[in-house]
Amino acid sequence: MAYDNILTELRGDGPLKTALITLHRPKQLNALNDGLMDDLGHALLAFDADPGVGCIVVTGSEKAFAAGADIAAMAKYGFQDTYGGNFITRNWETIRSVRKPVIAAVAGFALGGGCELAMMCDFIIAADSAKFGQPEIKIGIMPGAGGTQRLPRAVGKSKAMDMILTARMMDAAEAERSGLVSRVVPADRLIDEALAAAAVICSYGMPSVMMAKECVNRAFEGTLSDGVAYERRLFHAMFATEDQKEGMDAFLTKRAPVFRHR
Ligand code: CO8
Repeated sequence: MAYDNILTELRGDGPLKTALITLHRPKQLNALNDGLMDDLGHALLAFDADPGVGCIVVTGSEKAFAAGADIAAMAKYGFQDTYGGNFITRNWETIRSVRKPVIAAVAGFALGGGCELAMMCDFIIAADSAKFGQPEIKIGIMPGAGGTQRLPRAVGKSKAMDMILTARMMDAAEAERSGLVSRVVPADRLIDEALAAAAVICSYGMPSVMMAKECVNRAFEGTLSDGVAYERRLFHAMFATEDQKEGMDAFLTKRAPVFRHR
């Protein structure tokens, strides 16, 4: 399907493909508006439901992953436009409901809502050109799509306060050092590296990939005891899958596994 604000394609040679979603509002540095978020939400759900897709990569341009929510679109909003209209959040939640892994491949600016979008992905691979920030305070607001909650969980209270209250940007090296991103790669290798990570994930059995994602996300909700109990139940459930039999038999008979994703 063709979209106005994103580009989509399937990549990879294996039985399971990677869906590559490129945010595409180049003139506005991929500023996030309702149209873009509707397109992104629609594409994410379609790829999540596609049995031929094992992983999703979300990326932007060389200059900007996304420079935040569209300031021109929201400048004249009043309280009732944002609260009554459930401003942006109605689409923002979509990415959280995706059950397959979503990797953010970030080059250039990931600011405000752009940084929040990257943090809603399962992990972030950054180009050495990446710059992360929550500069909302400079325009008289504050983060509104989870930034005040996810940034401290990722980098700790002190650095999150520093970034949100001073609006300073974090470069890729600092982002990796602080745990915001999982790895930093040369800018011209970003998409290849993200697709390579996605291909590795696609080579594993989908039930274990999806259950592992579900369990890690659980670590950010509730208590440790609840999380460990939740993990234990899904771990037990894995022994009902064909992929568990195949994976262990392949190891013991010294051959490559052929996962059937069931
Ligand atoms: N919204 C709209 N347009 C933008 C945005 C944006 N966030 N960012 C850049 N643009 C536009 C510029 O207006 C400019 O357009 P034009 O060419 O027509 O003048 C074009 O993109 C290029 O931008 P610049 O000329 O400014 O490029 P520079 O390289 O000089 O600077 C920066 C790049 C540093 C990224 C700069 O553009 C900037 O500071 N942008 C704003 C960053 C920002 O403040 N982001 C936070 C926005 S608020 C937010 O995200 C709140 C999220 C809440 C989520 C929703 C809650 C419900």
